[in-house]
Order: sequence, then C-alpha cells, then structure tokens
Amino acid sequence: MELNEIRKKLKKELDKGRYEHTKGVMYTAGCLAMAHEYSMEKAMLAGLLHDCAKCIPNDQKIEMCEKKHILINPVEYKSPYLLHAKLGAFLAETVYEVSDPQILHAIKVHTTGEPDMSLLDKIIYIADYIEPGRDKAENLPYIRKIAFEDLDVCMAEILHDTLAYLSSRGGSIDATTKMTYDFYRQYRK
Ligand code: DGI
Ligand code: FE
Ligand code: FE
Ligand code: FE
Repeated sequence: MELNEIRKKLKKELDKGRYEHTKGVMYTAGCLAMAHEYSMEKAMLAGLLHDCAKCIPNDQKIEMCEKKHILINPVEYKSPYLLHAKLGAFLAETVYEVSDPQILHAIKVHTTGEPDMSLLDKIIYIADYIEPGRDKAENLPYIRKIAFEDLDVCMAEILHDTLAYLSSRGGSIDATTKMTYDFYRQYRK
C-alpha cells in the first residue's frame, strides 16, 4: 500500500484523538531515528501503523486473534486492549502490506516491550510515550530529553514509571512487561 493510501485508511479506522496521536508518534519516531542514526522512513512508517488495531472493539480483537491463531494469554483476556499490538502487527502485514520484519516486530512489542529490543523497537516504544500530545505522565521533561541521548536509560525510566502506574491502579501486569523491566532496570540512573 502506498503511504498516502495508508494514511487515508488509518484516518477512517481510528478515532480523531488516536489519529492525532498516530501522527505525533510518526514524527517523533522520525526525529529519534535522526538522533540515533536509523532509517527515518522506516521509523515513520512503523510509527504511523503502530496503533492501527487500537480502535477495534475488544470483543472483536479477541475474536480476530482466535481466528488468526494469535495466542492470547490470561492477562490479555483480562485486558484485551493489550492485543492491539500483536493484532496491529498482523494487520500491518496483511492489510497494509508491510513486509519489513523490523517494522512488524516494532509494532508487535510496542506496548509491553521485550528484553533486549532492537533500535527500531526502542524508537517506537519511546516515541509512543513522549510524542507531543502526551501530557499525563510524570517525569516527561526528563524522559523526553534522555530519549535523544540514551535509549536504554530512557526505556528503564519509562518502564519504571509504567509499572508504578499499573501497580497503583491494581492492573494485572503481563509477564513480558515485567521481563522487559527486569532487563532494562540495570540502566536506571
Ligand atoms: O496504545 P497507546 O495508548 O498509545 O500506548 P500503549 O500501546 O503503549 O499502551 C499503553 C498502556 O498499556 C498504558 O496504560 C500501560 C499499559 N500497559 C503496558 N504494559 C501493560 C499494560 N497494561 C496492563 N494491564 N499490563 C501490562 O503489562
Ligand atoms: Fe498502542
Ligand atoms: Fe507504549
Ligand atoms: Fe500509541
């Protein structure tokens, strides 16, 4: 699919706020790619598509995953919004015709992360958290600054704050999120 066609389709599939967020992540991922010497085009395409499955109703997310044999773990059954990452990677490949495995992988792990992520995985995970439309998280000024200096330190900060937020809310934590933090906590300053 051509880039303009992807944008047009996403504008239809996403609600207004999510489409604005998507553009924010796309441009922020492009900037992080510049700072860390990665392909700007690939980072922007991954950013554009990262939440492509976000606005599918939760029961439909589960149904689609079951039908496509995408494994769903107990935490994902409890919090089906988590599935938008795996399902997003699937749709990026099958509907939006992206074949680049680095891009598909970055979409797949953008919510929980995973231990020892690739450069593009980290760019998308971080861009998602720091894009200009985000304003709720504490500590954002420091996290935004460090994002352009050290991606591993930045991952450690975001994961620390996300886990603190999730446990304060009593949300169930996915095993991968925990493993990701255990991997990156060594970089925390
Ligand atoms: O889709 P976005 O909102 O742009 O961002 P995202 O895909 O990174 O999702 C962020 C939300 O996911 C945030 O509220 C924290 C939550 N999250 C991350 N890891 C886990 C989690 N929620 C649960 N229940 N369990 C997790 O392990
Ligand atoms: Fe997301
Ligand atoms: Fe995220
Ligand atoms: Fe997002």
